[in-house]
Amino acid sequence: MTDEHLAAYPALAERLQKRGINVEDVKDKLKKQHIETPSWGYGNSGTRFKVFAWPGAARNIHERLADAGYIHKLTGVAPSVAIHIPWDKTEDYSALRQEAQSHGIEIGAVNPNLFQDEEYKLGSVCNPSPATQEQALAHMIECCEIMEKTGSKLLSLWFADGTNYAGQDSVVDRKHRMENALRETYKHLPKGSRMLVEYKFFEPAFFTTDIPDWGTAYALCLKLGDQAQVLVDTGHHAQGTNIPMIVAYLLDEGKLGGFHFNARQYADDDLIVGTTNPFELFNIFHELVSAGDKAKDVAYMIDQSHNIEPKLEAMLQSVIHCQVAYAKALLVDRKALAEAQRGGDVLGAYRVMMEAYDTDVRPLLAKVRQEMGIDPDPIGVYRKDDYARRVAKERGVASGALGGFPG
Ligand code: PSV
Ligand code: MN
Repeated sequence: MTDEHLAAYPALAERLQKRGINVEDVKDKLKKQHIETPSWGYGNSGTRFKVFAWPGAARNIHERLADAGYIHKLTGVAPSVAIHIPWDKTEDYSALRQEAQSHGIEIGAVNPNLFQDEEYKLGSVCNPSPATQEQALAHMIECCEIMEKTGSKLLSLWFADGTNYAGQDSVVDRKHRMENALRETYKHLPKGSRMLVEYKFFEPAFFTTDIPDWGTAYALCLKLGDQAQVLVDTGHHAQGTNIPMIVAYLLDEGKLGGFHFNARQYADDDLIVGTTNPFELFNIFHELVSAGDKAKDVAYMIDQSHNIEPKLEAMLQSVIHCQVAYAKALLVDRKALAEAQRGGDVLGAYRVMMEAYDTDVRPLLAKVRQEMGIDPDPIGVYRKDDYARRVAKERGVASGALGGFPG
């Protein structure tokens, strides 16, 4: 398969060049792509019904770092790993940073866990109890300190806060508690770092959610300042929501901080990104490419919960799908698109998009990998390699999941 793709590259390059695409420029951009993988995606996770243990699934932060390093080695574009505290809690965070570096990666976003302590039953920072609000704030500040020690530039915040019944709590008081906690945390952000505020329309709260949508997250970030931006998790929207449109708007306002990529069919399903939603992913990347410099600091992270699929292969597939979507977006003939748009040529514009989307970019990606000095076929290498077999033997089948919340 690899040879077949590499052999197809010259013809594809010629065709693209004829279309006016600068293929060298496209390859350069693909080589610089950066997809962050989540430490929690390497451990056992699942649904609230059952967690199926995977032989070799990482059992601790050290094994998660090793796995993330392995995915980077195979793809060349996953040079950082997001951590979740306390799931990845350790005594010495400077040592953790060095350990990550020994695997060829850096520590990426730091995610405080504000949903698993007993005290958080009625919420974390929005909890009616001042003591619990304090506890949650102290944890967010602790995570800012962890950022200093690990060299992380991103504090990634998601709150499970909300209510289940009418009258359970004052929506406005909760809003004020959220604003206060974010304002206090903002003061502790390390220099040159950012706070990313994630939204989700429901779950685990079902009546109200304190940050349910991008508009609420955006309003909060506007009040906070330049270091606060919105995080778009592709699984956190109601059916039919046009996520690329949200992306375009936030980018133009300078308020898109990053992504949690995954795919969904019904709710926050956390499936492999680009499986159910390849066209959506392409359109998201199209908006990012269109935004040019305004997208330069966007953080691309994967946030998935692998339930029935092998963890490492799932992560590999996810990274590859992000590469495919980006490659296709880079092939959009922007001049032709602008002309069609100006002329009101609805279907002409659509066809420009489809021309790029329908291009088989596998030969291009195989060539990019070859030029990066890695194998053009990461999945093929993974399947032949003994890494997965070795860790399955060494680590065995661990019981229990990370936390218990299904991603
Ligand atoms: C919540 O569903 C979420 O998307 C947040 O990003 C969490 O940090 C992550 O999943 C892991 O539970
Ligand atoms: Mn997320």
